[in-house]
Amino acid sequence: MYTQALNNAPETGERQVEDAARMESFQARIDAEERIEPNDWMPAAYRKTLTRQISQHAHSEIVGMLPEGNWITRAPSLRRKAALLAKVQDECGHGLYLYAAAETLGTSREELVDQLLTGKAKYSSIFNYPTLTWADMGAIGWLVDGAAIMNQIPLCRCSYGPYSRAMIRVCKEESFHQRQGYENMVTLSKGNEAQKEMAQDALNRWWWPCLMMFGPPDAASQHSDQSTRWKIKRFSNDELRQKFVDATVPQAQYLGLTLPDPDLKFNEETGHWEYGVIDWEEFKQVIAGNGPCNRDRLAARNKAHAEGAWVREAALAFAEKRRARKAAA
Ligand code: FAQ
Repeated sequence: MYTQALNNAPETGERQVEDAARMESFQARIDAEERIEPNDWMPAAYRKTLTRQISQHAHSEIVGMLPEGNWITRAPSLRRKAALLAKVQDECGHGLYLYAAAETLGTSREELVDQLLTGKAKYSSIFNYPTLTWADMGAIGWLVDGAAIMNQIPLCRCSYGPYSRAMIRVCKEESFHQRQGYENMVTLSKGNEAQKEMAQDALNRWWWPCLMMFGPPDAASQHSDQSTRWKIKRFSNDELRQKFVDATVPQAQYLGLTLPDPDLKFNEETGHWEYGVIDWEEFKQVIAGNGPCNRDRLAARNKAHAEGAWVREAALAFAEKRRARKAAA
């Protein structure tokens, strides 16, 4: 054992020097705004945190279909139904691009999906809230997609190539989603008293959970510092949250709706809207699996996965047959 330790010592030392040099040139590439591609060398922790973030993002898009999917059959007109259907299908597409981007880091889609289905993986807290009325379709498009865009536009410049490229298309589609949601809110808030009340009630329920979408406050964000150094994140959680509030308050004013925050006030000096205290205990509970719909969401995804088994089997059988035919030719 002593001999082995002696033999390994110089090797380990050399490896450490080599790794430090690689780390340095990796950081230099990041600092020079180069994109990192799947076959490039990267630190294990960079691979790990990106796999974590991209797969959580993919799961969010997939689980995110459920709250709105709930209303497709109850849309009030053919036009609204077509728009909602297209939006929900887009979210599915986003999930698929994102799983593909995560797979380039070396974890298979089966493994990633399994982490979601077994409850090991996180997905955005926002999708654990129920959609109680049609106005929720407006509020989700306006606020949830609005928050998603605010967070995702900077990700188009993320240092990891496959993620940044996926985000470009995702953001274009999210913009359509946000517009259709806002237009829905305009219609309701300019409608009759009952419609206006429905719009206000949806805003009341979605506002605070939307602010939580940006993640914990900067002081409590465990990944932010490193992700910022690696240019995965370009803005902190609190910076993006503030940008979202500043952009959204005038939109609520245009609708004639009231944001459910008595502490909301414009600070003339900073030029920003100050908002009240976020209930971080609620956030913690939701991401720990105790939100209003966590169990329903996971049950729905597990059911869909089980019901899709025949599709996976058929696709595998087809691929196998094609491989055999090619081998025989
Ligand atoms: N929910 O250290 P940080 C959409 C977790 S897509 C649940 O600050 P980070 C489209 C975080 O993962 C919405 N968990 O983490 C759509 C970490 O846990 P971990 C999804 C959250 O990564 C619209 C821990 O807390 N978007 O809406 C949340 O630096 C309509 C510590 O947090 C993305 O995923 C949360 N809200 O920053 C679809 C965007 N926040 O992993 C359908 C990409 C934080 O250590 C319908 N992701 N956590 O166990 C990101 O930008 C970042 O990952 C953040 C979090 C900003 C979400």
